[in-house]
Parts: sequence; structure tokens; C-alpha cells
Amino acid sequence: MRSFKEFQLDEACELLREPKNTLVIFHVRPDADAIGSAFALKLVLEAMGSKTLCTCESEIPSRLAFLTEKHQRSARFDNIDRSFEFERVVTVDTASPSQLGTLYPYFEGKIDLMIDHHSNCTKYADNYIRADYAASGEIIFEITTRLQEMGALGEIPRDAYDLIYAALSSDTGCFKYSNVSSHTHLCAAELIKAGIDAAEINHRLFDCKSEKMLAAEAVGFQNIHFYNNRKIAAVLFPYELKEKLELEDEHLETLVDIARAVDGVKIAMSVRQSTAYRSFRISLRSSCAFDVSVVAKHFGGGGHTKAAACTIEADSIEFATRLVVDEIMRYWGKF
Ligand SMILES: [Mn+2]
Repeated sequence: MRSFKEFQLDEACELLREPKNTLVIFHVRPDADAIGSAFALKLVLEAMGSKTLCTCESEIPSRLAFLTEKHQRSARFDNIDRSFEFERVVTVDTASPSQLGTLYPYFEGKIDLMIDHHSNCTKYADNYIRADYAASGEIIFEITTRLQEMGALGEIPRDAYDLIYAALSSDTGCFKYSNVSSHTHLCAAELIKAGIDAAEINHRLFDCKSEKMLAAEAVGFQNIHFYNNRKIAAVLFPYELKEKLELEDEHLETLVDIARAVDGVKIAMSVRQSTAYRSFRISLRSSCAFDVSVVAKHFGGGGHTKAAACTIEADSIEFATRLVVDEIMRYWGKF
């Protein structure tokens, strides 16, 4: 793979300030950092005269639609305006080509700037990466502020502040994970100073769960398995359960949090089977020094030290779980 240019902040801003039709792409199974960062960037680019569309392989999960519904009817690539002739492509929060899903073959070699904060990302374009930031939203805030200092951007669109705050809050678990730095709080402070309703955004992100999500959690709680003296916990959610309860993938996203909440658990995981096919989505969380991204990477996935994910093909959900637990045990005590 050819080597890509590592931009400094000002170079990234110079690239972005030029008015051009822009496509902002974010990762598959998007979270509020991906969505908030992409849509904040869209509003900022539009304020500088660039027509901009945001897109992703999949649709915005319905629980996060409140972030985007005012700004774009749909972000799903199949639904965006095909007559839109983009002159610039930017990805945000997307750590590897595989995170672009089915869009990658289409955009390979056409991406002008990759904006990301994942320390172990696979670079696939010229990039501006801040692995010291908790969220891509922190980078978008920095870029936005710099563009304003450069005189390229007038007033920052009010909605961009809400979106950036949602991005920060989401990737930090409401400012409580170990990735939070004073810089994260300083960004949040500026956003609060600008008048955002932080309580409302946090309520929508963390306190509201659909009945289907709660139903998944209730059943998930009955399906926790423990390993290594209960230091590892896994919630198994097979397809039969998903079908029986008429759940969508987005209802299963918080299952890993149940395992994580159990006292004494150091590594939590959820193992979700979204179709009848023998493919299992694994989410991993660490509450200790153990770097779960190493395990995710072993299975072709990625993420951060404390939160990572991958997909495994296996003959059964139990076997998929066993493969991951064995891989965790291979590194146990090494961090
Ligand atoms: Mn992120």
C-alpha cells in the first residue's frame, strides 16, 4: 500500500476551506461520534460554501436519528442523491478500509482526507489523526475553531455545536471513560459556553432506551457466561432470540454494558448473531489495563484500548465465544 501524507492541523484546514462539493463518509454501524462528527463537519463546510452530503453504508440507527433528521433525510449510500457530483471525499472516525464496509471498493483511491482518532488505525488516505483525543468530535471542534481563526469560517452553525457535543459525550460514555482528558473537558466547556443543552443531549444518548432495547438487556442478563474466575463476562445473543423478540441489530448495542456492569468483571463482551448465518459480532470492553483492541485486531476488527469490536465466523455462538475467550487468555497478565 502506498504511504499517505500525515497532515498537520493547518494543512487539513487548508484542504477543507476550499469550496467544493464534498462527501463525508463515516463508519458502518455508526455511533454518535461518527454521526455527530460527520454532520458537524457537513454544517461547517456548508457554512463555507461547500455543498456537502454525509453518507455511510447503513442507515442512521433510529435512536440517533434526532441528531441528523433536520439536516439530511437519509445517510444510507443507496438513498443519497445520485446526481450529486462530489469533488472531495473526507472520512471521519473510520479506522480502516473495512470500516467503510461495502463503500470501500467504490471509494478506494478517491479519499482526500481521513480524519480519525483510533491509535491503531490502518491508514488508507492522506490523514489527520489525533490518537490522543477521546473522540473524532474533538478533532472536528479543533478544525472548526482553527478555520474560524484563519478567517475561513464566520459564525459556527449552532447545530454543529450540538453534534460535536454528542460526539464527545458518546465516545467517552458521558465523560466517564479513561480516554477523557482535560482537552475533552475544555472542548465540552466551550460548547456549553456556546449555549448547547448538554443535559438534553446526554438524556437522549444515555437515559432513553426503547422498550426493545430494554427487552434485549433483560434477556441478555439471563445469558451471561463467566470465565477466568468471573473476571471475563460474555453476553450471548443468538439469532433465535433476536427473531423471537423481533429485535433489530441496533437493539443489541448495549448488551455489552450489562456484562461490564457486573462487579469484579475486568473484560466484558457481547456476542451477537444478527442473521441465521454463522457470523458473530463481538463487542469488547476493558475495565483494566488489558488492551482489547489487540484481541479485536487478531480477528480482523479494531477499536480502542478499552472498547473494540470484530466479527467472527464460527460453527456456533458458544464456539465463537470460546475463540475470543482463548485469545483474551493468551494475553492475560501481559498488559
Ligand atoms: Mn470515535
